[in-house]
Amino acid sequence: MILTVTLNTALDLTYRVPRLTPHSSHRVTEVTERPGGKGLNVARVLAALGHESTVTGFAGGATGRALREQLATAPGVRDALLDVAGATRRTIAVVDAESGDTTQLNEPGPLITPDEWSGFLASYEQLLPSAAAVALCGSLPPGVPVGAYAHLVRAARAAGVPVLLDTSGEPLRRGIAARPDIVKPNADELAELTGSHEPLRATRDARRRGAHAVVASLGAKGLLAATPDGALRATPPAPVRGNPTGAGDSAVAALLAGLVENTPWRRRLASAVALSAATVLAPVAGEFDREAYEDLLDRVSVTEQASAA
Ligand code: TA6
Repeated sequence: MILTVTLNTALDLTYRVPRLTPHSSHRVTEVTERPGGKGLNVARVLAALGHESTVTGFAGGATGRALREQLATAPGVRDALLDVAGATRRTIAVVDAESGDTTQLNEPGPLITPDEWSGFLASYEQLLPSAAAVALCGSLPPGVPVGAYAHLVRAARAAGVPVLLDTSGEPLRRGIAARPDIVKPNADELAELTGSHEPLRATRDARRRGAHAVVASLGAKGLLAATPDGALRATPPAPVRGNPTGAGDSAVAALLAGLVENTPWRRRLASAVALSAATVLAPVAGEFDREAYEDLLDRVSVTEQASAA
């Protein structure tokens, strides 16, 4: 199985409104509620690709119960979340139906106590031996040490399990130095990490900080990767319009599938771009339009970027 870690799980609410206008009240035309937080989205997409996955992290309160009830109905996803006293957060995505633009509001999450964190570490160590790969995803809830991901990367490496890291800020900075196999920042996270707004330079710089490969998501422009096979750019045939929430999580799912199947980097990146675009076409994160995915797969262009620096 593939293990995904979401320390800050979320009950994802998606509100659709005809047109989002500041300082005004809106009639919501559609509400969707899904178990979320990045690693949960990754696990649902992996399961749809035929990879059994196990999710771990924290869940608590009424929101945590609602999240777990829904997760129980997701085929191919095993729930190994730990109960905590604090309530799981909600995240809200407001989709403007006219423009397709999405506004995201993420709560900070419950306070995790030192005992709950120690309990998680013990359970993570027990899960690692049966994992083919592990993904560490999303923000840290209050109370979890800022070096948490660095610790979890080192534990995975010590157990011989390949590890992908998808986070931001200081947890990313420390986590990357622990030498994960793959990190997947977006353009803003990459710029914050490296101080460079030039994506190719920043991606290579990030790789020098310790990751075996860095795959930067550039939104509708696709992915830019610094890999052991060189720097590669993967671009979709045309931009797609829809809800981009969770597109990055689907890229992570494709990269993990490629990691455990040991597919060549070019193929991994093509699959990640096709799956991200097919997720933009789906109404919510953690789902994708399968027909669009299969159609896009062979139409993503993957090109080598000039060597140097
Ligand atoms: O990428 C989309 C998403 O995974 C949502 O499902 C939502 O739960 C959010 O991101 C969480 O991100 P965060 O960085 O706050 O952990």
